Amino acid sequence: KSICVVGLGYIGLPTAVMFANHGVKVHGVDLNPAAVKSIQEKKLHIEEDGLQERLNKAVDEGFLTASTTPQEADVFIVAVPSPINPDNTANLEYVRQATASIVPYIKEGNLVILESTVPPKTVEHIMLPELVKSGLEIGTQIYVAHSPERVIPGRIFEELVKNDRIVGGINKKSAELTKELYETFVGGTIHLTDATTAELVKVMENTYRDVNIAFANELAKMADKLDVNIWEAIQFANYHPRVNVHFPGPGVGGHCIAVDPWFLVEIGGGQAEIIHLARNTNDSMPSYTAQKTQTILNQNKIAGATVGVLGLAFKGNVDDMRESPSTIVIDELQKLGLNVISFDPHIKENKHATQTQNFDEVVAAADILLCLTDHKEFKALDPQAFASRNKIVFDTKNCLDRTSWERAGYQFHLLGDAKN
Ligand code: SAJ
Repeated sequence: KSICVVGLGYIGLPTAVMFANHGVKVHGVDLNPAAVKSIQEKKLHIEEDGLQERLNKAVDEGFLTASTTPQEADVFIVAVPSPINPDNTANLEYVRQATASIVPYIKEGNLVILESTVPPKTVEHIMLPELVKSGLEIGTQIYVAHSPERVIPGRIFEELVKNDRIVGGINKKSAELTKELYETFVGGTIHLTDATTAELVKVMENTYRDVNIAFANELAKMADKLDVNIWEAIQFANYHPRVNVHFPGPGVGGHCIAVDPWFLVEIGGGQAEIIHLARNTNDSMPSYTAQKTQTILNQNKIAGATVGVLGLAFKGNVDDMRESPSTIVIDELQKLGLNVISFDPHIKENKHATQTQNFDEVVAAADILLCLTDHKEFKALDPQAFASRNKIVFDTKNCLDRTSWERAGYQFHLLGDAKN
């Protein structure tokens, strides 16, 4: 079997590498020549545990090639972005264009799989009208399925193997062929359904998480009024066998959880009320965080302050800044007239105007340290080893070791904890 993977990003590249490591001939395609070049040269443009070794093996053994144009194959896998437009409607242009780009290379008997997360009905309404242009009959001469990725950045290779997969075919044969293919490396169960159900399931999963996080954020805002530590309360609630409350934070980032619920809002219109409200609640957290920071500074009578932001990535232990709440928190802090200096050990090049690669520089400049990302490096910080001016720290992720910071003389603030 040979596979052509269109889109060599956070999902496409690990998937391509995984098949190649299992002896499948893979050709990867990306519109971005720089991404293609970096793969050919085995230099990674993304950070992911285990990716570098696997990429080296795939390229060295000759199982993975890459270019900016597709080529003939038995299977085509589309793994391109499906972002939202500024008005929160789905942008399916990449999916449409990627599908159109493979049409000249499709032959009878081929299988086309969409991995990107998309609004329900995208396979039917966006992909099939493009694939029909091949002149082949859909469902008998070419097969089409949606097999949404479900892996979590940071643990992609573990989850690619371990997780169950939902495969939705436009007919039974399409689903079965897709299952056979993924059995190459998937150890979890592969469940078969139709394409629209698979599309909905994937979007539902991320929406479940977004709504649950919004619930936690709402509770965190109430903690002040109740004089409780919401992290402790959530931990206790989760000892119940049927309760799994998620955790508050400075906002919800990444290219999935903060995006996918909008697909349902668009489809549901006025009926997607909880989903819509949850999105707004989570989007309110960066400005809530900035205002809390300002309040702490006011309480300490510090004017014209500099905030030292720890963490620019959208979540712990990844190098991805897409849709990161940190960038919005920084904007909000600046709107309040505060100066900002930021540091992220996972983002090696300065990608933000406030960023420095030097932690000591942040400590020296900051009137308050504001932790926005739960990186392992921040958890391991020894506050005895440095001393910031005023010794004030605000942790929005329950990430820092409170006891050691307090022992080092810090005034410790935690989001959702009125017992500060
Ligand atoms: N977050 C919270 N509180 C929590 C959990 C997360 O504020 O309790 C925040 C994180 O800090 C981050 C954002 O939510 O800013 C999203 O992080 P995440 O770890 O929940 O999710 P992603 O975006 O890295 O990956 C999700 C996963 N989906 C689910 O867990 C249902 C992953 O399995 C999907 O494959 C991925 O989206 C995707 O590509 O759709």
